[in-house]
Amino acid sequence: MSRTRPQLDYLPAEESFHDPLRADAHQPDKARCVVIPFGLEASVSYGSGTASGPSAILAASHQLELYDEELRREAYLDYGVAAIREPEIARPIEPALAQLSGLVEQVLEAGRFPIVLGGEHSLTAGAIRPFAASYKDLVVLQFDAHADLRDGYLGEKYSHAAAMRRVLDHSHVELVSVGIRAISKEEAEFADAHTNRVHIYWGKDQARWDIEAIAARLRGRPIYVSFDIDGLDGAVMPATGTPTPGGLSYLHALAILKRAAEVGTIVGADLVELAPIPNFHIYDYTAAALAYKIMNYALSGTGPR
Ligand SMILES: [Mn+2]
Repeated sequence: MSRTRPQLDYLPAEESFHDPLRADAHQPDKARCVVIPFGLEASVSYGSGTASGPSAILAASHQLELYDEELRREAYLDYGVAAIREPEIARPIEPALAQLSGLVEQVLEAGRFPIVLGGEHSLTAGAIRPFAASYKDLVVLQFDAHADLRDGYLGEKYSHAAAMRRVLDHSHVELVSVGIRAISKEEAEFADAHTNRVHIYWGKDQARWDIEAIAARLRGRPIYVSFDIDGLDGAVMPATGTPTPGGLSYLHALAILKRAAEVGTIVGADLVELAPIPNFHIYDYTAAALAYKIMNYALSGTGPR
């Protein structure tokens, strides 16, 4: 028996993702990509400000070129993009995660591609639920400075510092983490004890990463991308709660995302932890550009190889 759901509450073109004048701007119900703004901010432990991440990314997205010079076309025309209005986020965190899970599920059930804009990383625990339920061979591709494998932090089971531990609560889900360079003893021991499910590509080794070794873990599988913006180097992306040196360049991250989309199927994504710095809109723009590239690789990609 199917449940009756309310219609998705779409943003009008002038507040949505991308140029309000793009060709599909007034057909949100036909778009395959659905942006879900969700500025959850419940457990940040250092800097704050991620609540305004989604609105900053949406605003910056209006400055993006529609033409993707790498794919050599206005890639959005291949799939269409819509954004829903950010809901009033429930409190405390567990109802908020259930709320997000319901929105993601609604998009996924319609055969569409959800991309969640955060908000803090703890939201992944909610966003992942419909994917974990739908895909028995799901792999999560995490970009992050932090392992996020703590079993709770500061008394909060659903802390951002526990985001991937909560993902791994789904016992069939595998994790590929890239860019990790801040990890506790407890997390390192957990990772060492679960090498069958947790595959870490350390930030310190990035000059020697074999992208085909990463791709081999993703090949033929549904991939959920969880992109913590602090996976990028702190110099590239200081607009986040815990900017950390030794991270990825923007282009290195894109190369991995592109290869992931070629060998597997990116089925959904989140982009989290942007904490905008007033007047430094390059960081908002970087996040918006990254969101568009994720969409393009996932939905307008170059196909399996
Ligand atoms: Mn994180």
